[in-house]
Amino acid sequence: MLSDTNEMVSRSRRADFIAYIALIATSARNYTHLFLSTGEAWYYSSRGKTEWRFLSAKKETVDNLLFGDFDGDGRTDVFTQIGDNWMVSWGGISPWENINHSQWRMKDFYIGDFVGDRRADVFFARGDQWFVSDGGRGPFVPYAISSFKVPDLAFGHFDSDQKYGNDEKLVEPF
Ligand SMILES: [Ca+2]
Repeated sequence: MLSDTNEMVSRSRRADFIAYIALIATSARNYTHLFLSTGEAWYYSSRGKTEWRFLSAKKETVDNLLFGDFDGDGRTDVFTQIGDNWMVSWGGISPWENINHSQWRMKDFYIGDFVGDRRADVFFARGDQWFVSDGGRGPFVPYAISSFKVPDLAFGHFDSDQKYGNDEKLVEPF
């Protein structure tokens, strides 16, 4: 299975294959890693240089996933929404665990460390206001009045505190 996947990846130059790949938050050494969802399973490649390594036999694809280190253990976790439920796969390996729920949909979410505790939070842009769920487990707390939504926004660490849009410096993927 793994060698088939590596063969498939190395052989493919088709643009549509890119739809199955996500760039994962970089590590403390500023490395970018690749996450692959084939529709049958998840894999990752460290810095895009190693062979594809099996993570989990899950069918969700990258267009329905978000990434962040929710438990602060230094490994990237995988987030999705099933119905109203917020589901996390720890390290991309564990079964889905329900950590929260909301009527709002993940297309309006962005994952990053907004609170500054080195764990990922869920940012939500409703269209009239921004909210943040601390660690993905807390309720949505109002952050700012703004009509800008996630596609309108860029996230980064703009000052010297520990709060960060997507805290790549602190996340060691998988
Ligand atoms: Ca983690």
